Amino acid sequence: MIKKKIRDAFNEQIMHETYSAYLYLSIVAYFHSLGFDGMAQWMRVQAMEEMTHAMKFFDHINERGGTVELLAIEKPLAKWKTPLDAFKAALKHEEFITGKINELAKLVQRENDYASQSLIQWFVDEQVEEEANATKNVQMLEMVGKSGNGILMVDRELGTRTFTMPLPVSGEGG
Ligand code: OFO
Repeated sequence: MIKKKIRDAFNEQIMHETYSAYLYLSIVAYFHSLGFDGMAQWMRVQAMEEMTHAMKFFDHINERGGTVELLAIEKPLAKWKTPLDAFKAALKHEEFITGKINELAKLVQRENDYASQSLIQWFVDEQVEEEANATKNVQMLEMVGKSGNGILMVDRELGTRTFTMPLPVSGEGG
């Protein structure tokens, strides 16, 4: 049975991960409004991944006899000055999420919750990739600067990203 303190913290993390999806969807809408469908595709995949992150916490709480309680989600920004600014906002948000995951890592260690430690270790590793990807996007756009051709190349490159649905959690068919 999951401890209440950990369940509450994980319920809060479901909200943070869902907010990530919400923020990234807002960036998708912004990119589409500028005609950058490739950048929008990259962010759309990112938003879908964020929902799978939220579901990892959701499933973990359920599997350990806890009850999920969904919290309110803040309205994200709808506009940025440039695509570079939007990618910078995404990077800043990932750094915030890494901080949250680190707090959870401390909590589950303090509480000797070994099952949750295994879950959180997955997120510790995932955040390394999340920040690396977000940084790469910022660097690519900084590199091309105001070059129209460069921006179109980045747009084409980012448009190749695809989403792979993770396998269902154990005990749920498949
Ligand atoms: Fe869930 O990793 Fe990004 O936010």
